Amino acid sequence: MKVKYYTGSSLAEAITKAKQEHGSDIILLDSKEIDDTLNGQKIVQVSISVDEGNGKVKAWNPPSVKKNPKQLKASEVETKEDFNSVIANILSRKPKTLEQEKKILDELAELKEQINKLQQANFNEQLPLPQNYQQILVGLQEKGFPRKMAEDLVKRVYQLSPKGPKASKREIIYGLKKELREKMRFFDLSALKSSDKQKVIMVVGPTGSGKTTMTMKLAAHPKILANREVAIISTDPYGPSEALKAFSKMSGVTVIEKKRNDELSALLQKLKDYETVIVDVAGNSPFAPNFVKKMEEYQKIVNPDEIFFVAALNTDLDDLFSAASVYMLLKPTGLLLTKMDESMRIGKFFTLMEELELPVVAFGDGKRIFIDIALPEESYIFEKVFEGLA
Ligand SMILES: Nc1nc2c(ncn2[C@@H]2O[C@H](COP(=O)(O)OP(=O)(O)O)[C@@H](O)[C@H]2O)c(=O)[nH]1
Ligand SMILES: [Mg+2]
Repeated sequence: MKVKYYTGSSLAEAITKAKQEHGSDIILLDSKEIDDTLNGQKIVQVSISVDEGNGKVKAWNPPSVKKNPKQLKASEVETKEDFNSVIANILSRKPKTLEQEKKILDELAELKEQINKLQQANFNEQLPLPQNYQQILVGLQEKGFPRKMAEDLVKRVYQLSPKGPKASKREIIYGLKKELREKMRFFDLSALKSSDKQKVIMVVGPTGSGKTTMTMKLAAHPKILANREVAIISTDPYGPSEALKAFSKMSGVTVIEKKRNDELSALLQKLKDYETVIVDVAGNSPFAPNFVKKMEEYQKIVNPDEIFFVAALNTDLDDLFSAASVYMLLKPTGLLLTKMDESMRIGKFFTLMEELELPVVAFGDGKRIFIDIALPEESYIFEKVFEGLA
């Protein structure tokens, strides 16, 4: 028997170091807080008894939470037993003072609980989820979350939830919100308003995705552009739509039609006193020959401060990504998501967030220009995701 000392920033870390060197058969003799003279911080020192008689050291690795944890090996499962025996050992040796004994036992109990939790999390990879988690998992998939994403989210919440298997649906949703928050990106709308310099915005996207509608919605929203002097250049080959003309009359926003490509730069010059100019670029198949070249020519003339890509959420995701891959060549700076009201599968939004990596500028939630628009805020998405799930 030999006594050895190990230190760490916590009791768990010190014991982990000891176990890594001497295997799982160590016996904890004492633990105390000491001052780390180098860093001026408190650290934990443990003394352990090691039996080096047979010279064999059992390999030991600390349990860890991984994305795809491997199956538990028998040696790892043993950890639970080890701590029972450590506690039994201390009790049988009757430490000198009751306080010391109590402190060690408390620390060990806490450590044991932590390790059990981690082991439990690993076991749950194989076991069915508790009912509340299972129901939320099914609900998320029904709302359009891809199976893998929904499973990863729910399992992670399970692993981190303080109540573990006993968490209520509301508590699970609370955990899910934390996870989903990390996945969302929102555009800073103040970037559209500040500065004395004119802001030119180019709106691009597939035909019928809602570009013209969204252009009007942005111009009309009091928290976006309603307080700015806005002009819209319509590049539709059939001229500005009736809706756009009516909007111009109603709102006072200037709408100008671009008939030929070579007049675009003269038009921009004419509008140079407007605070914001939105160029509503007519839809075109992104797969048509020369599409990117044409768009790049536009981009060169317009020299936009922002390029917003418009995508309708009711589109099939594969089609959307094929089109988006072409538009991404223009390096858009924001995403306008439309037809949120026409999709029951709001989970697609999170796939889009992952794949496009663009901040959302606004959501289109219906046909009405002055009403059916939502600001880029998490509450809007959370309401749609969790409606009916709690
Ligand atoms: N339900 C719904 N319809 C929308 C939304 N945005 C646009 N639309 C409709 O989709 C159609 C095409 O919109 P438009 O703005 O002309 O698309 P563009 O070709 O990209 O300019 C029109 O009938 C719009 O009223 C939306 O958020 N929800
Ligand atoms: Mg249009």
